[in-house]
Amino acid sequence: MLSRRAFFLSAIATSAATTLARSQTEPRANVDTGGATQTVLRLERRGIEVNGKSASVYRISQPDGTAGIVTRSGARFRVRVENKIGEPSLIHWHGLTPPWQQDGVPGVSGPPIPAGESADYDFPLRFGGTFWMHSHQGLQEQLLMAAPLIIHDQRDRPDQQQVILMLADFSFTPPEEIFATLKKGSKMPPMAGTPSGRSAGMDGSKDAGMRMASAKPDLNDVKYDAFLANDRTLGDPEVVKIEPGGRVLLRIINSSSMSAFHIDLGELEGELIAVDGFEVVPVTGRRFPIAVAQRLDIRLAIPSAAASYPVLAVLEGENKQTGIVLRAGNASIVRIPDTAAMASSALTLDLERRLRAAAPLEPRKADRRHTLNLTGNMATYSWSLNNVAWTKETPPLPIAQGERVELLFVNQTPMPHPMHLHGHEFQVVEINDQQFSGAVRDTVLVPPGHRVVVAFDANNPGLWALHCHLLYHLDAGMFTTLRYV
Ligand SMILES: [Cu+2]
Repeated sequence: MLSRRAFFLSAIATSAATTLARSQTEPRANVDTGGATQTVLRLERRGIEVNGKSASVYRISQPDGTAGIVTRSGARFRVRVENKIGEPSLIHWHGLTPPWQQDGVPGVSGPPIPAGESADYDFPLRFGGTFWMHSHQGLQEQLLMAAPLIIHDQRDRPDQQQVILMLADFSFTPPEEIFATLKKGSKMPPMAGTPSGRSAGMDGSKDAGMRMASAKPDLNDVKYDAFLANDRTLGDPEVVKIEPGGRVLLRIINSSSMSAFHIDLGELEGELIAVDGFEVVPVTGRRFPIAVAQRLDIRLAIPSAAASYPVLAVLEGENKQTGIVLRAGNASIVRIPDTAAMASSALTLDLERRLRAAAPLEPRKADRRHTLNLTGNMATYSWSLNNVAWTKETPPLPIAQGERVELLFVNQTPMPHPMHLHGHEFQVVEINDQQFSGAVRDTVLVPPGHRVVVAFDANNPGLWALHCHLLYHLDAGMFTTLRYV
């Protein structure tokens, strides 16, 4: 039997699909490599200012400074990642379906890119939408090693202005120190009676019998210094010029390590047209929940008078907020406080239950179902799946090519967990035993005490990560893999 490492190496060596190749050639932007253009992405350190204090964080950007990538469906994803941060790193293309060796998970897809080296990626883009990229190495994501990955397709309207809103949580405390503090158990439990979460377990009357329906959810383990929207706070927000009477497509990406939000459109009513890049039957509203790693595409019709419209994100369970300002015409910009008038509730699945995929999976009986109990202990900050904190020795869950697979997530902890499957899009098909044809997406929130089933087609063989997207839960072991060849 091959060791895990030998398995990776032999798989990489024998795979015809992979073009992951190390190189140390001179960096150039948009290198033409035989007809298709290669985009260079550099991983670098950069300084930013948060609340008047400077901080050293990371970035993923092209040599001209563009963060991430904007491309189109049907094109190839031809990218060279150059690691200039002086330590190993590896970037995951969140929501895409590359060959597994190009998925960017250290120790699963392959080794990290050593300091000073680079890696090449080349695979077709099967679909368009709002995606993102982030480091899957250590705790680098907490230091903003993330960027947008936008794939245009036929859904884009020429008369609509696209505005990216990327959310992040920020701390001046180094991530390793945050993690050590969490493991020491020094987080304060939520205060009784605070708004931090009366609602998560009471998410609709059908849940009344759920095990933890009346328990308060445990939210926001980490006390952050700031919440960022496109790297800025509301003290100095990004102001985006838009056309009075025009149309805007907001592409919202929650790249936070640990924080979920309610998007608050204020006076504007928005039309949610896609989640995690995949089209849904449109839902109109002014407030939309977004869990860690999820994306929302929201269409706005801007009134014809000059006015400015804040687009805010309010932290779940609290009143801290961040956001950007859309400015139509020469409207004045008013200062927006970084606390909302009212605290936001915990995220629920109320919207998730209403979402319907515009293009659902073909109806089919599942060939296999894996149950994943979301397990852990807040006091010791240990997090696991089926009571196993993942190590390289943990056997992958078996599936077989061509199968329709269902994953049942049962949250046995008092914390919500956004669960993400790599390399496949899935459909939400059941919440608390109620079946429906829900959204197609790549990250689903499982609130405390809830049972959520997602279905996917095993059409991209390899070894794939499946994990909670809360960074410190993932690092603590709330992670596993699926394997088929
Ligand atoms: Cu989690």
